[in-house]
Amino acid sequence: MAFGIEAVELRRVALPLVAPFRASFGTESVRDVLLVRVLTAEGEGWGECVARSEPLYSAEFVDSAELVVRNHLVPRVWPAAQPEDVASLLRPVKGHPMAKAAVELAVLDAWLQAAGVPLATYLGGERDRVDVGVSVGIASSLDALLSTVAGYVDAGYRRVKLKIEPGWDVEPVAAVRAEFPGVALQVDANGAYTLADAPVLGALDGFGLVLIEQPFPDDDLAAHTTLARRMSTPICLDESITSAARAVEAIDRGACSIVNIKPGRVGGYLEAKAVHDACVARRVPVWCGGMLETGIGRAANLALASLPGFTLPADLSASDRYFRADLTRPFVLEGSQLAVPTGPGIGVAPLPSALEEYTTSVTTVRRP
Ligand code: OSB
Ligand code: MG
Repeated sequence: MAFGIEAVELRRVALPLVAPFRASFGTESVRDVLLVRVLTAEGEGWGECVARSEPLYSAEFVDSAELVVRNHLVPRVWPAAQPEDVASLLRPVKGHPMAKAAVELAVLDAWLQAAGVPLATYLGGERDRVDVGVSVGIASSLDALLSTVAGYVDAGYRRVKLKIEPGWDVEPVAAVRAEFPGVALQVDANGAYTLADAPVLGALDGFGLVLIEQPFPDDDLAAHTTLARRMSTPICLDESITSAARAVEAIDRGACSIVNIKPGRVGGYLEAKAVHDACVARRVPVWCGGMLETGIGRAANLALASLPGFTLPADLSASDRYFRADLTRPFVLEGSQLAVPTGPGIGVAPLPSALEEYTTSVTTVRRP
């Protein structure tokens, strides 16, 4: 198929969250999102960059991502004739996986739409619905937490992830476990602990958690290995897993027995599939993480989560858990699942009215 990129649009949108999302790395009230739109003679494609407003989850942030996409990635992507070309064209640029993933996704969407193939089919997805859960931020009180969780359980979610940090861990977990004995419960520390906290983390073993996610800083695989030997709850890594090679290293070292896959963190959907394949080959369960995406990123993540190795519920919730109005048609919970989009490419596009309402800036770069 002849495929040529003619222009790339960088668009910033600011979407208010329905409620502030607090984690050990800070609080977010508005998703300031960078969208990448690829224009070709055949049509267009969209990608979402998951970088946040501040560099608190990882080194990237939305302003840095926009600059890197415009000045360093777009000038290298023009020769791409197919999606598989993008990662190798962008490889000379060190780091910036979230910026790269957004560009790759826009190319994937444009190319797959032209080819008439859904992203899920292209990646090797095997299911049309995905089990999903909800990620619950650090609350102002135990009562506030319990009523938030009750709302999600009433909505249909059967897997709840609690954000934890030192001082907000055993108590909230015990309270939610007591009130919702049937819910699948897991926790995410975003690297907020050190090995000195092992006794507190060990106390979480008593609650039948599905997993504990990223207790220690991302570069400390050794600490995770030590903890994994002392705890019966499986250790899952998020921030530490930056590529398929790193996933293999973490698994081989016994640093984790479950892997959270986020395409933005590993530089794109093709590398995310490679992480999935490496984990499946090692019989390590994976699940799809989330970064409070709009409908653009969520659609693509649902396609990824339809692959057979994604055996644990995803951090992909319905649109109304995040936004009063999503950028796309809303994703609605069906039982405790979301449907995988069936249209070609990512299967969704931003609604013109939403773009009009939430766009804060647009820059277009034409092929020289
Ligand atoms: O660590 O999984 C994380 C959101 C922003 C940054 C990091 C994380 C998260 C979440 C939200 O937990 C999951 C979601 O998008 O629903
Ligand atoms: Mg996480």
